[in-house]
Amino acid sequence: MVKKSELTPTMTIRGVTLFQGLLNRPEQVQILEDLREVARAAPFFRPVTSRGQQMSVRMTSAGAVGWISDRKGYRYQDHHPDGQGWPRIPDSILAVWTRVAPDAREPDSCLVNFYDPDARMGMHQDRDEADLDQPVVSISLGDDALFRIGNLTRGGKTESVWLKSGDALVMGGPARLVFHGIDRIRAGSSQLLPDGGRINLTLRVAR
Ligand code: MD6
Ligand code: FE
Repeated sequence: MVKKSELTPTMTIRGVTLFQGLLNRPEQVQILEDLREVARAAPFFRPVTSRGQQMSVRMTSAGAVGWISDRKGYRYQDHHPDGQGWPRIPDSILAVWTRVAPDAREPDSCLVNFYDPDARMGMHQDRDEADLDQPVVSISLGDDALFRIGNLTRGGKTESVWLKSGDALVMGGPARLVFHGIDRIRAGSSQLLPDGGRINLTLRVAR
């Protein structure tokens, strides 16, 4: 296999590679504009867990399948909870995948998470995808977020890093199944989103 030329990460923590400052302001603005179209076709919703707990993030998706959680549990499905199919993943977002994961298959799912200043994401693994040899790529937009990286099993020592608007990271290879989460959002740290908050995109090969 021919390896395409790869960007150099700015940092690697426990096998998770960070590309800090990857996206300049115009690139971030373009993605945000494209996300407005995504959210028009597939409005943000607040998922509940199978136990009926509301998650603090709001979500939507683009791609052939989207990740959802409801009283029946969590899964990838080919339509929004309102019934319509998901919109395509915008080219501006696919371009980031190609830059940081040039050898991976094309992603078929882009989860869009919106965090208001009080939202967080508990420690979890991304393991609902069929082919765990494919990486997950995440893009951060808007307010800074404290990202915690743990281990391949729950618990143990962790390391944290602030993710800023325009940062991307890749979770792949031996780090594909590390536990991770978002502890907190630094409200007002970015002017990118007109009403504040943070958007995280996670691109995946789900099927
Ligand atoms: C977030 N990110 O940054 C949450 N998952 O808001 C994730 O859960 C995540 O950043 C898999 C791979 C990269 C990630
Ligand atoms: Fe995750």
